[in-house]
Amino acid sequence: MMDLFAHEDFGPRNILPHSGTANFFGAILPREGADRALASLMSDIEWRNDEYHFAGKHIVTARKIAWYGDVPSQSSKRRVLPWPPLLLDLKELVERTCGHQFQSCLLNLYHSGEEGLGWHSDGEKTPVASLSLGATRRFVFKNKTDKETLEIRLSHGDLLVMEGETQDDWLHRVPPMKSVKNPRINLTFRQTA
Ligand SMILES: O=C(O)CCC(=O)C(=O)O
Repeated sequence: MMDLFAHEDFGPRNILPHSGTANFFGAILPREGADRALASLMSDIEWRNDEYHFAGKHIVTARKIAWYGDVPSQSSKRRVLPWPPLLLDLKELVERTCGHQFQSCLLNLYHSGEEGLGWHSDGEKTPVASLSLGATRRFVFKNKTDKETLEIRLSHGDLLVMEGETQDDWLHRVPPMKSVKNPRINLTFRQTA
């Protein structure tokens, strides 16, 4: 007989088959809270284009970014702004959910599915917690050694926490999805100041 009161495990699920941990928690914000956070971040964050050098060219992306953190800085390399109250609330929710503490946050704004982010791994070996708001987008991992790929769809309010060997052994990217017309904001909370 089915036990209606059986304990259900609502803990995270590691989506990587080996060499690293990418814990998927699903939506950690109720729909209304996620809607409110998305609208506030769209208008209140000091968004700037991302810029980098690739193959001798200076690239300015349509995707926008912003850094916030415990140690504000106006260095030409990276402008880090002090935490606004909403970002602190989101940071605390993420910290309570995954059990790690964070010192900074990189936000990415994809205005539509025309914009994405190419293959890369993050610089830090410490946990990186990724909170998604807005349009559902594909998030793809590729193993650096055997080239195995796997993907997950990240939706409004979802949390994914990458830790352990993940950045050493896997690349990740957000491919363009031309069918997506709505914006998405991703927040990656990090332990680097
Ligand atoms: O938008 C995302 O889900 C990924 C962001 C990312 O890879 C990064 O900030 O390094």
